[in-house]
Amino acid sequence: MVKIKRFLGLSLALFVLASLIRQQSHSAQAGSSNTIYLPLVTVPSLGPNLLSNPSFEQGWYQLGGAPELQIPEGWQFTYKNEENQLDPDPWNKWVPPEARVLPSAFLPPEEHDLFIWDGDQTVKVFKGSGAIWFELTRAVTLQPGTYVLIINVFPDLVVGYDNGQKIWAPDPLSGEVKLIAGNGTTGWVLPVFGQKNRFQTTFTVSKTQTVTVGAAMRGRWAIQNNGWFMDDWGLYKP
Ligand SMILES: [Ca+2]
Repeated sequence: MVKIKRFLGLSLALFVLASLIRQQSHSAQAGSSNTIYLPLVTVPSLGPNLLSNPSFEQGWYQLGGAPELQIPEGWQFTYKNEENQLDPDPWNKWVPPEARVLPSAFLPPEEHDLFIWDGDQTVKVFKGSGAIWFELTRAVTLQPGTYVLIINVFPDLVVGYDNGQKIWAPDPLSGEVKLIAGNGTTGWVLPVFGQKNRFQTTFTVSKTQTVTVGAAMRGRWAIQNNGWFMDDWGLYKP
């Protein structure tokens, strides 16, 4: 008798399970044929962004009064203007870059999503036919703890055009990025050209202090367009 009850109970459970599966597959068919059910994954929150003007949505100032150097408010900008030790050829010497804080109205519509990843403005640092090395940083006072710095950058490194299409620099050494973040400062890393790259580094602060955070970028060859777009940076204390 007990065995029969167990058998009936098991059958009922299997029947309910089969009905549920059938129902789910029906609802999947009822929707788009592309519907995919993914497991629910909880991503830990990074908390609030501790950077001021992290998305370069505020105004800008002219560095040293130079109209070609528009630097986002609150950020510091430095660059090399000297012999290029990475390449002794005189045409590859480091030259002053140009910098712009660009609202969407200053970019063609097809470039909005390509270069603006948050808000309405992005930063572009560039030089035509010139090797450049620059840093965009800001000082932040931080309490003891562990922090994460996130840098988004699009290396627009072009050596020519083919029917109006950009030919990305073929030499991987044409563009390098270094994250600057206290004891989390990285070495030079190689980004992928012609697309948005997201880099992050973790660093610790043992006592309350002012830390310089940001990134350096360099393009060691005087290629046709040595361009870098930057937007949507972040500093977090997860
Ligand atoms: Ca922005």
